Amino acid sequence: MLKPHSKENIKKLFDDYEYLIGAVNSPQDGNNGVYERYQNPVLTARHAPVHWRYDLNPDTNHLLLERQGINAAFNAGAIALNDSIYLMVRVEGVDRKSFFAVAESKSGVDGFRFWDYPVLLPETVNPDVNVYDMRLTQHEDGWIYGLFCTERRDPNAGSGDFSSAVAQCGIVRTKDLKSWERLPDLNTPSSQQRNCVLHPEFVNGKYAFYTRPMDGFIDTGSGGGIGWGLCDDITKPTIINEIIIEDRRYHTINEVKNGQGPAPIKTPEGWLHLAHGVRNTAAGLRYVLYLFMTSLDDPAKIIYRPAGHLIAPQQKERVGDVSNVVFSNGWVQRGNDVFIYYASSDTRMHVATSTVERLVDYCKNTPEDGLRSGKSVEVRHELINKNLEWMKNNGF
Ligand code: M1P
Repeated sequence: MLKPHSKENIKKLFDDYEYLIGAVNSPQDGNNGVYERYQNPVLTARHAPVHWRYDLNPDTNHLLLERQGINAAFNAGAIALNDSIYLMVRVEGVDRKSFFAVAESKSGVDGFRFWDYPVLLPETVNPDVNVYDMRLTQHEDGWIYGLFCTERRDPNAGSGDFSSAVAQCGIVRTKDLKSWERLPDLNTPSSQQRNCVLHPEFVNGKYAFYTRPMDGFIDTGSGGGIGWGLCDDITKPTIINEIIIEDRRYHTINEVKNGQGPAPIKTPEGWLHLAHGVRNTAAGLRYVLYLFMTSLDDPAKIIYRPAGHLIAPQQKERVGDVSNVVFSNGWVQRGNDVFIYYASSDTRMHVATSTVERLVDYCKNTPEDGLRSGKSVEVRHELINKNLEWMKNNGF
């Protein structure tokens, strides 16, 4: 029997870790043509490096106990730089605090390895209590911006109320993902904000933001929807006019809430957007991902709105700390390929791969939501009629 702290036991920790990182990831069978899901998650809590979790010195940890555990690795921003794909991961310690850490891979579907240190995020004078869900935007002004949710206790909460919180949009910028400059939090007409994203180009010479105004910390209340606003100076970020460009609608996938995912991808036919939509069920909230497109002339104007979800939680993805959730705040375009990074059930990260061509085709040719069952059956009848005709003429 090995002693708890021995070279062999430490070597086993590192060997197990390398085995996990080295696992090859392949597409699952039975994909739908729109995208490919993969067999393994790309990141989990177990991908957190050994030296983040253990004290390896026998003088201070002779039992080789894990000292600072990691609970989850999820909701990652994403960016492609040089030959690598970088994920800005929301890592959650067992103490329930989230922080950001960069993980890097060449292939984008496997081999993601965290850098040695998580990000030391500069704080404002009113320090963040929790930070999460960073969206990375390579802006045409030359900076890479990270917009994230900064959460603090509600200053108006009663003395026994330890759950009321205020969510706002924090902003940092960098040129290398290593040194970060903190800018003031985004100032908007809404008392709460989550899921804010910077558009990659200037619009009418201004910085353009997607927002998600809310009345409360969890409930969007009477508001919600994906908002839009412009600001002159990102070092004093204020949106005066916030409009809703993608509203919630009754009996759809986003009737309770929605939010912009990552920054949109520019295609010859419009801006391609990934978003999450939330509906209520007897089993609680269900989060799915959906696509829409906006005009190149006006990124706030929707031109294609396919009905329903693109990705919904499946099989093991359905279970985790917050079950029945898929959420995405990162995707990457590499040539014509698109890597969609999504988290399942607030626990782990996955990838789905597609192409710009397939996603644009999906947006243009998937019927819009008719908002009632009768309309849904009508469009399905049209498809069936066309297909039966085609099958008859082609010997099927
Ligand atoms: O738990 C599901 C998600 O809930 C929030 O998203 P939204 O603000 O749209 O409800 C976020 O806290 C997100 O991190 C989380 O994954």
